[in-house]
Amino acid sequence: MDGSRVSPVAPLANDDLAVLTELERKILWLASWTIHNANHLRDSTDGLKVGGHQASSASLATIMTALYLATLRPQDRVAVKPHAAPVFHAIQYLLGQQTQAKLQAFRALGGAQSYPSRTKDTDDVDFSTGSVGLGVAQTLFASLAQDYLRARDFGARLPEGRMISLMGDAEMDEGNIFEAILEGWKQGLRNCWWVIDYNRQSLDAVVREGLWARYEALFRAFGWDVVIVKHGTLQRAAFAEPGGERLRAWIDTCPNQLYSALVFQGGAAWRKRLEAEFADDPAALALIARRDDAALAALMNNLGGHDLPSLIDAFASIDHDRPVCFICYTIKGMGLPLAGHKDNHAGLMNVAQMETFRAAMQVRAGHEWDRFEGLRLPETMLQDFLANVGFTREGPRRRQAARIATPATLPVAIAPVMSTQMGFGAILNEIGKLKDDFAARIVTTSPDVTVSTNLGGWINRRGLFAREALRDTFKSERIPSTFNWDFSPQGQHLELGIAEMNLFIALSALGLSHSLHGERLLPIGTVYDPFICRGLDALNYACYQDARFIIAGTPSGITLAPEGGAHQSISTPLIGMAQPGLAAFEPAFVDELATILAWSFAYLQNDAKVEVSPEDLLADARGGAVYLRLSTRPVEQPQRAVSAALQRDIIAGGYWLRRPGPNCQLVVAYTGAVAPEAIQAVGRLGETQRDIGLLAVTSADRLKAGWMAANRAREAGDRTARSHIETLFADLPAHCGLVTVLDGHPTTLSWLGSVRGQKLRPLGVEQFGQTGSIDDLYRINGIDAAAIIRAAHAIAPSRPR
Ligand SMILES: Cc1ncc(C[n+]2csc(CCOP(=O)(O)OP(=O)(O)O)c2C)c(N)n1
Ligand SMILES: [Mg+2]
Repeated sequence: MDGSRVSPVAPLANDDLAVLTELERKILWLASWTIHNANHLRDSTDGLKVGGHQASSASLATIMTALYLATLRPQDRVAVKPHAAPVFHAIQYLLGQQTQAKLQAFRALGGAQSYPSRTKDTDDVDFSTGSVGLGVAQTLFASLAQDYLRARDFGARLPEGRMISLMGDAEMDEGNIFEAILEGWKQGLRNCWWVIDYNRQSLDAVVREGLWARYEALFRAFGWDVVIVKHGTLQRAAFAEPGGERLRAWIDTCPNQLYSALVFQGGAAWRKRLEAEFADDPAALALIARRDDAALAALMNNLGGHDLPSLIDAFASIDHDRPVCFICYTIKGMGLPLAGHKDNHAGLMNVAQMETFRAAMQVRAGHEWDRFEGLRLPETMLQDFLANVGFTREGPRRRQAARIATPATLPVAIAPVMSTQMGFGAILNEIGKLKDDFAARIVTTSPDVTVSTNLGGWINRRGLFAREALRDTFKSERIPSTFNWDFSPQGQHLELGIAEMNLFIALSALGLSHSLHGERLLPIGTVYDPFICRGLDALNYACYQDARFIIAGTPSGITLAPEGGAHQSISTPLIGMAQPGLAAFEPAFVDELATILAWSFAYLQNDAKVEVSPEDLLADARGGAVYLRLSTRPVEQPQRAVSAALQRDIIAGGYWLRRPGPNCQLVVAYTGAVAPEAIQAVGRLGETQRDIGLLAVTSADRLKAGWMAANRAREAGDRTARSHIETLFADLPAHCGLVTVLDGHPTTLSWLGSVRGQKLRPLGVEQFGQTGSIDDLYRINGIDAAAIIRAAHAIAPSRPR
C-alpha cells in the first residue's frame, strides 16, 4: 500500500478513549441498521429497494466519531460527504438531535435525508452535500466568507470557526475542487480542513495507486499543511516488534487492489499471503505467528482512518490556521462483511449477514434503536460524555441575523437611451455613494468579468477585498486609469478567477453568512449570461441550500451580436424558470430594473420558515435568490413615473405597455431587449388592427409560477385564487391570438397560450447565432419587427377597421 508518513500516538485519557470506542461501535450499528431498516423492513410493505451505501458510510464511523465527539467546537462547520448521511444522522441521534421516527423513515418522505440537507433535514446539517465536490469547495468559500466578515465591524464578534469537509477520495476527481484550491491560495485561505476518506475506492472501482502522493504535492503547492494518517496504533506497535519493519515495508508497497481483496477475505487469507511473502524472514514470520487469525485481521485492518487515537491526535496536533488536508487511510465497509470488496459501493448486508452483525454488536431484537443497547460501559457514563461533547455543548449552532433595512426605491439618472447592463452599473454606482448599513452589507463578486459587466463604478467607490492591502500600482505611479484597483480589508468586491463554479459556490457561502456566521450580507454576482451553464450545478446547489444572493447574467442572448455564437445564451431564460429558489427577471428598461433590484434586497432577507398567506401565491414571504438577465443593447427608455401599481406589476412579472381594447384580436408579449421590435411591430400592426395589446413580460418565471400556484389552489378548493397573468388576460376575447417574442428560447413564453386557451405563435432563438449586427441576427432568427408582423398575420388575420 502506498504512502509512508505516520502521526505520533495520541495521549488520550483512557476513560474517554473507552467511551469513544463504545460510541463508535454504536454509531456503526445505528448507521447500518438505519439503512437495513429502510431496505429490508420498511420495504417489505412497498417492495421498493432504496439503495445501500452501507459500506460507504461504515468506513467513516471512526473518523466522524473522532471529529464530532472529540474534536469539533461549536463554531466549526462541517460538510460530510453524501454517503456519510446515515453516520451523521446516527451521531445526531446519540446527541439527542435526531429522532427515531426520522431514522426509521430514512430516505422516505419526511424522514432523514439520503444525503445531508440543510433545508430538508432537522438535525443540524451545516452544508448540504450530494453532488460530489461541491460540499468540499463550499467549506473553502465559507471560510473566505468568514474572513470577509471578520475584516469589518458588523458587531457580532463570534469565535472563528474551522470550515471542515469530510470528503471521499473520488471527490478529488471533480475539477471544481482544483478551481477552489487555486482560488483559496489567491485569497489567503485559512481555517479550512479537508479530511479525505482515503479508502482507495470510488463508485465503480478501486482508485489508482499512489494518488496520495499527487494529493500531497498538490496541497503543499498551494500552501496547505498535509497530514497523512496511515497506520493505526496496533500497526505502529507491531512495527516496533522484531520483524516489524518488514511488515511496514510490505504494507507500504502492497497494491491497493490486493490490500482490499485481503481485507475482504480476512485473517486466514492474510496469514497465507504474508507467510509466503515473509518466507525468508523468520522474525517477520514469528510476528505473524504470534497472532491468531482474528488478531491478524485486526492488525491488518488497523489503518489510521480506523484508529481513534491516531485520528484524534492528528486533529489535535494542528496548532495553526493554515488550511490542512488530512489523508486518512480507510477500508470501505470496515467492520462489515462487505469490507474491502470492490463491488461494495451500493452494497447492502443481507438479512443473514445483518443477524450475525447484530449478534456481534450484542443488540437484542426489538432493541435496535435503543441508544445504549449492547454497550459495555455504564449508561450514565456514556450519557455524561455525550452531554459534554464540545460541538453541541452551547446549544443550537445555526445562527440568526437581523434584517438590514433596505431602500424602497433606488434612484438613478436614466439616460434617454440606455441598456439594462448600463443601468445596473449606474444603480450600483449610486448605492456606492451611500454611507449606510445597507450599502455596507453589499458584497459583489465576479469571475474576471467585473469591469465588462459594469461593476467598475461600484468598485471605484468601494474597493476590492483582500485580507492584506495591495495598492493599485497604476494609481501609485499616477498613470491615468479608469479603474481604481486597490485591495484592502475594507473592500467590498471579491474578485475571482475565471471559474464560474467558484462564483456560484462563493455566492452560496456569502448568501448563507447570516445562518453560518451570524452576520447578514447582500451578495451580488455578475457573469456573462451563457456561462451560467458552466456553473449551473453549483447554482443549483446554492439554491438547494437556500443561499440568498443576486446573480446578474450579462450580456445575454444573441443581442451581444458582434461577439458571436460562442457567447450567446439561449437556454438561460428556461433555467431561470426551472430553477427552484431563484426568482428570474429580464427587464427591458432601467426603471424596471431599479424596481426589481429594490424589491430583491428585501426579498433576499425573507425568512424561509414563515407561514405564507393564500394571497401570496409566489410565497414571496419566504424569499429566495434572484437572477437578472440583462443586456448590453441600448434601448430608448420610457419617460414615465413608476407608480406603486406599476411596481407591483413589474415584480409580479408583467404589465400592459399598451392595454388591449374590447375587440382585441392580437396581443404581442415580449421580454427584454427585443422591446423596440415589439413596440415597432405593434405600432405598424395597429394601423390596420383594432385594439391590439402589448404585454411587457418582466419575469416569465414569476408569471408562470403564479399561474401554476393559482391552478393548484383552485384545484384544492380555493375558488378565489387568481394569478397575475389571469388578471392581465381577464378581459381578452377568447379568439384573440398571441405572438410572443424574446431573445432566448421561444418556450419561455409559449405557455401563455394555455392561460385562456388561445392560439399562440412563439418567436425566439433556437440556434446558435453568428457574428453580425443586432438587426442582422434578429432578422435571421426571426425576432425582428417584420417576423412579429408575419406571425401576427398568420395567427390573427387582420380585419379592416
Ligand atoms: C457530481 C456527481 N457525480 C456522480 C455522483 C454519483 N456518485 C456518488 S458517490 C460516487 C463515488 C464516491 O466515491 P468516494 O467519494 O471515494 O466515496 P466512497 O464511495 O469511496 O465512500 C459517485 C460517482 C454524484 N453523487 N455526484
Ligand atoms: Mg472512496
